[in-house]
Amino acid sequence: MFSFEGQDRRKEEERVRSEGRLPPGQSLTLKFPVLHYGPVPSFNPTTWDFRVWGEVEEEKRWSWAEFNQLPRTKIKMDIHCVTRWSKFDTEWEGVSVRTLVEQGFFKIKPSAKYVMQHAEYGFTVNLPLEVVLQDNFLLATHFNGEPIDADHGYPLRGVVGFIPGQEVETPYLWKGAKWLRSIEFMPRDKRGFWEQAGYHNRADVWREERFG
Ligand SMILES: Nc1nc2c(c(=O)[nH]1)N[C@H]1C(S)=C(S)[C@@H](COP(=O)(O)O)O[C@H]1N2
Ligand SMILES: [Mo]
Repeated sequence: MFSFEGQDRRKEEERVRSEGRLPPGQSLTLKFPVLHYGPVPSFNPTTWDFRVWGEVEEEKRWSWAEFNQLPRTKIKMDIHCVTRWSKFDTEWEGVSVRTLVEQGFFKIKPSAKYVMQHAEYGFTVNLPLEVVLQDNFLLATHFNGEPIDADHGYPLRGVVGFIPGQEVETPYLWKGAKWLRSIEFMPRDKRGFWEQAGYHNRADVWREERFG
């Protein structure tokens, strides 16, 4: 169907395709679809906390006020959903796990090899430690300059995407948990919610690893 939005969309899609930024089987969207299992949780800033636990020298717990004092990072990424939409040049702001480690906010034990994100209502998603320590993984509070809205994970979500020009592994967007409450460092891999449901464990967008 002809529409101005359709024209813009196709023009943009051609641009990112020519730049080598459109992974196989994906198409560009100018919208930001919402996808998750279950209800959207409410946020209580007086009881909310964020914890780092498992294979770490000392477990950490930050209140919402404390979490907002941590060093902050901004990144621009292309995000790719397994349901075949991609959104380009999205801007995220929040806390980088690698920065926390480099600045001594906590210490990872050598035995840690994988990370589980734990979100509200028991939702989980797993990633290798090295991916969580990459520049393209962020504990994000802001999207395009505004606090992330409730549907997309307010107040905190994991987010992972592609940074043009960077040679790092890029998983599909489901590898970032919305409404994130803790990260667990693990010696062995465990499958998260969607991985147990048949999604691919590694989920590399360039290899089109959608289902296991
Ligand atoms: N807590 C939680 N986070 C989640 C999910 C979920 O079901 N629960 N689904 C994942 C999936 S399958 C996708 S595609 C992305 C979608 O993020 P969006 O709604 O911001 O587009 O969130 C991921 N994070
Ligand atoms: Mo998804």
